[in-house]
Amino acid sequence: MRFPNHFRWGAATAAYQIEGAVNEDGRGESIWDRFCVTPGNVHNNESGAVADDHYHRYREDVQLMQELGLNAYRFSIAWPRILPAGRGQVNIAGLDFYDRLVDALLAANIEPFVTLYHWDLPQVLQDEFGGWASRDTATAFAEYADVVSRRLGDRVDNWITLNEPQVCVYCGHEEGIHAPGLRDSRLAWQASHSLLLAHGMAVPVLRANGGTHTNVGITLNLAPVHPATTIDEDQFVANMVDGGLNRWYLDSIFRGSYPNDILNLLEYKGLAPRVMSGDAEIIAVPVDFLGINNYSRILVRQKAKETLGTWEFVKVEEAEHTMMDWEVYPTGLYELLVRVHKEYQIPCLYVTENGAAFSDTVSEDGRVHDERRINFLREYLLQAHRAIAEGVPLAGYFVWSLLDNFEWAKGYQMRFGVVYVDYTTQRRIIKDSGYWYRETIAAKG
Ligand code: IFM
Repeated sequence: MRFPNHFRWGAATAAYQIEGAVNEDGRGESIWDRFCVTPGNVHNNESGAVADDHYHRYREDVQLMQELGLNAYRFSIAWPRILPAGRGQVNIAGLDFYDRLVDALLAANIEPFVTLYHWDLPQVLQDEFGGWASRDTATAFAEYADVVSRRLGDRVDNWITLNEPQVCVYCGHEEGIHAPGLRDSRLAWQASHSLLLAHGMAVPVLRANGGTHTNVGITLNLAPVHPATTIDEDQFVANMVDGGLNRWYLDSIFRGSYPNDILNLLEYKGLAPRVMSGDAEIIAVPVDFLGINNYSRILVRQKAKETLGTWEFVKVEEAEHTMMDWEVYPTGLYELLVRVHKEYQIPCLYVTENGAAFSDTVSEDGRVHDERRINFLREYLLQAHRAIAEGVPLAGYFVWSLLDNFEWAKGYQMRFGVVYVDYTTQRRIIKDSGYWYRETIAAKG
């Protein structure tokens, strides 16, 4: 089972989850720094203050990538390191760090894929503008994209504007389980609009500051949404959940309008975002690729005896689940890739995240035997290959994650890495899945 010759074999990380050094070299405060200090927000009251200390150990980490044989690495830039006040004064030391990282990657023949926003908004923009509830934050994002791409655009060809705007909206503004910890549906839908605007405003900026090889895209968390039964009510809610999770983002970016059924529903509930004329065109600016993060599928049914449209998740008890309680459902990745390709005709797709959390431990032989992760990765990669074989333009796969790291509100208990991190010593140990991935990469499949 061979993958194409130029396939990108990568791993992904995000700044707040691995860097640490939150008070160094002029970095400003992010909404996650603030969120983590409120007791009860994060498992064991942990934070990304030290994380994997990648800020100081990036050279060692690039060596690990080389040892794994990666030819691509997806990381994110911490906006508060670059613009501690969100806008205006640039912190050169922050830019220098990413400059060194990019150079180290290129020297190791590893192609950088840079995400500009992976959830660590400068706190000052939350305080001043109300964060993503305001379109001023979108304007600030375009300025930030300009600053970063002016410095790195000569060496970075692949830019991802946002990571998983839907998670930022839902977990951060609706459920309040992520920073900034808000619970306000109206504001959440407004935030989704500002995030999409931010994306659309940044795309031309990134293009203008890059060379002819510049590729710009966005990463969405997508999942197949299945009805628990074939009854109409369950099918109705499955379509509705699909609309909020998948189509809201895909349609606005790739078709130039929000899906009508969801927009009508939001208008009916008084939750529709305020949109200005011209916004739809900004959001639908053509991109070069779509990054897809997929871990599982979603199974839903209408809540018993309640009005049409209320829904709940259904868990298939007999299925395998990872430590996140996410169902292992490899065919979902195939289903998603084929659907996105058929319905949206995007020129190039990447799986920008896929992986599994387990409670890995170091065995007496000093190794980490994570057989379940190997099985997970193998099964999902087989489905990715199946999609390619059917004509889906999938150009690469990034395992989540390179290293065990700070899993947001769930803290450090969730180990997603193909490399184990001992958080007391910061020692890294390549897990069996890392060695398996290395062999897979070397054999191109
Ligand atoms: O750790 C996260 C990542 O930051 C975004 N995508 C999902 C991962 C696992 O939850």
